[in-house]
Amino acid sequence: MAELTLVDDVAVLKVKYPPVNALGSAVRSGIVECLQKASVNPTVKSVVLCGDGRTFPAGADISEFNSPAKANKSPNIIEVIHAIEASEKPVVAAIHGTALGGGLELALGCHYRIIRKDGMVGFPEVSLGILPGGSGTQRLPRVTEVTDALTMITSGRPVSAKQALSKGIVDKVVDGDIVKHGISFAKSVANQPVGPRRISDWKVNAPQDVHKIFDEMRRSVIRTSRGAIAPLVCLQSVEAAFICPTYQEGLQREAELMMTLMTSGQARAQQHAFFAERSVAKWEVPSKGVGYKTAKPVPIRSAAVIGAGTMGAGITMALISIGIPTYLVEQNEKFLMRGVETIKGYVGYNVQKGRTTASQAQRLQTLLKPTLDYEDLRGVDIVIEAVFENMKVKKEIFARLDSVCKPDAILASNTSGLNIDEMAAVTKRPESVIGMHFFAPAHVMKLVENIYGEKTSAVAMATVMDLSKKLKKIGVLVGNCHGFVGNRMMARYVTEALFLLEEGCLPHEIDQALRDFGFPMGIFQATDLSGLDIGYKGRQEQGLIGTGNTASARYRNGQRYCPLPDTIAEMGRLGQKSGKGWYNYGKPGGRIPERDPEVEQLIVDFSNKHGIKRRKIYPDEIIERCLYPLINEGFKILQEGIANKMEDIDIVWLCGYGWPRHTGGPMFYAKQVGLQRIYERLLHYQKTFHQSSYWQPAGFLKKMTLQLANKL
Ligand code: T1G
Repeated sequence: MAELTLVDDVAVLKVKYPPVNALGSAVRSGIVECLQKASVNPTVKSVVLCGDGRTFPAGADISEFNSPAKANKSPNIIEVIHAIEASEKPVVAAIHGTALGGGLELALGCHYRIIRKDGMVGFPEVSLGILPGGSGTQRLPRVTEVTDALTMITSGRPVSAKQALSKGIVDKVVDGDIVKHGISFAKSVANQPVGPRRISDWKVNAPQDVHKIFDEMRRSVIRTSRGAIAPLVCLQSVEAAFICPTYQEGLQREAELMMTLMTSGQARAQQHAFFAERSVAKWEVPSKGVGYKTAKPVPIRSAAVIGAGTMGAGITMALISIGIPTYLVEQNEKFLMRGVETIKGYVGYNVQKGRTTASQAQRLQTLLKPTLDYEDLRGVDIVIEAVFENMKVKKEIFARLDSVCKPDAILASNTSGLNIDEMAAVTKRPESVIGMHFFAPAHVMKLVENIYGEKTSAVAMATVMDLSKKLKKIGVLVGNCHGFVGNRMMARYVTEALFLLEEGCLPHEIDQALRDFGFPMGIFQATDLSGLDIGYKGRQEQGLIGTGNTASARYRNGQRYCPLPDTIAEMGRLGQKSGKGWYNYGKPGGRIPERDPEVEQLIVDFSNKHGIKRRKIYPDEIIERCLYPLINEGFKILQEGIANKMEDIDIVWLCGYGWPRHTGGPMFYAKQVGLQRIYERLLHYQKTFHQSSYWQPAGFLKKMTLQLANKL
């Protein structure tokens, strides 16, 4: 797990634990053993600590967190770091790849740090619900400014080699072979005294107004963390470095705070999210006997996107950003140019933000190929259709693509819920038809819900999953059903939120409860953002609108129905874009929601007109009513095999719908609440609201609940 070699008078201590050299117990003891050998070897004048393969250690071994015996086995990370720091021979950390968490702490235990210019350093622990508990919160504020230390530790965002140098975290940035550079640096400091290089002996950088800085940062962290506790505890731990008189006392405080976090449900949830995010790449479709291990993707060298609206422009931007020449197709010059302008706007914004250079921007323009002619698509490897949600139009497009594109081209649809098999049926290549559901804005949002149809081939599945990864997104492969995983579950959530309005809530009360739960915005804010016309058109297509404002308006096909969003949309209140929706935004395109007395009166009048006695509804009920039917639908989705595992559903919600990461996603949250409890509450609401069939608990949930009950 760690190996020591001698190059002249330099001992090279290389950590060897693929893939990321995580600091598991065997690695930790390996480092200490090698260090001891180096310290007693009279030839050795200095030591280089580095990582084999792709990176310097990327942190503690997260898979050990569930087995404290392994995680705490001596030497623990702090003991390793202190052993390095105590060495009388200078130790140089030679960093390449990503020195994260415990990896960076290890580097800060060394007497010097050099980094390859493409390397990164950071403390991502906060995103795992914990803090840098290997002395990171005490060491970083000793090498860098308090605001930098606070920002890095509370946000978890890594910094580049260049930034690390300017912040004083590393001593030198190098280009080329990191071990060679490490050796020559180690030789240059071989005879320097190590005492002054021991960071734990340094004073923290405390500016005069340090308390003010902490107060401001505390307010900002509370505002942005939306119920996650780790960011605030991270701040408290950094603060300890300024409050405690010695490094040792600060370290003690760090350990106490780490213990609080480590045993919290939030940490478990965030660590579940970490592994779930990686597990979705290991896709499998058991019913077809295919999976990531056997199916090979085909390379995508060129692409086309049909439709230059918001989604089409975003998808095109994502494709050209990874160097894929992409035709953007529209039916007329005006729409096409609008799409091109949107993409130019995205590129310009990135240039302005310094994320893209002028020459990169120019290259992006050459990769973008606007056209009105389908004939141009003859040679492309994939086409992604991104027109509005209308099956008739989509079928026409698929038939046309089938006749134009080369036989092995993949034909994908960016539908958010329509039947993939229906589209496949109009082509002679149903095996190459697949769904790729992007989320707006498509060049930014991480999730792609990839949907296989009945006849979709394993190659097509592997190819879109591979393409999602290349687009730096998280692809989740799911089966075909109305709304797929995300929007099918979402439908329950929206519907129940509307019934809460009828029964006594106002939009801001529901939204507040959802924000307090951790969503970035409530459901009514979110609907205003995406536009009320979208849902309206969908309901119109399903024949749900137009029964008139009568008592029967509250039922459709024997199910309870709330026509309030139809009324609101028919008033021209389409959300942010029209300046008014469930809230008032002052002007079209406004972004700050204000309560609107007109809407609130309309809701109250509606309840009165239909004889619904309005009552006070507390946040607990709002959360249960909005989220439990959604979770129940998740269990149905598992039962039907639409999703292969709970993690797939959790990632769809974490990465596509703003579900708060510190609760792990809807399925993990359900487990934390207790499946028995969810089951009982579903039964309770089913009795009360028998005209909404979705309260019927999923058979799968019932089975799991019974199994658990029998075990007890
Ligand atoms: N522990 C265990 N396994 C890890 C791991 C880790 N730290 N990091 C990655 N893996 C596994 C991962 O599950 C995957 O496995 C494989 O490695 C490749 O990862 C005391 C408390 C380093 C930027 O949070 O951010 O230090 O799926 O697919 O895209 O304060 O992995 O192949 O079976 O993500 O090239 C802090 C987490 C820990 C870093 C590489 N460190 N890792 O990304 O590959 S807490 C982190 C990453 C800590 C101290 C504490 C990324 C990466 P499999 P990958 P990648």
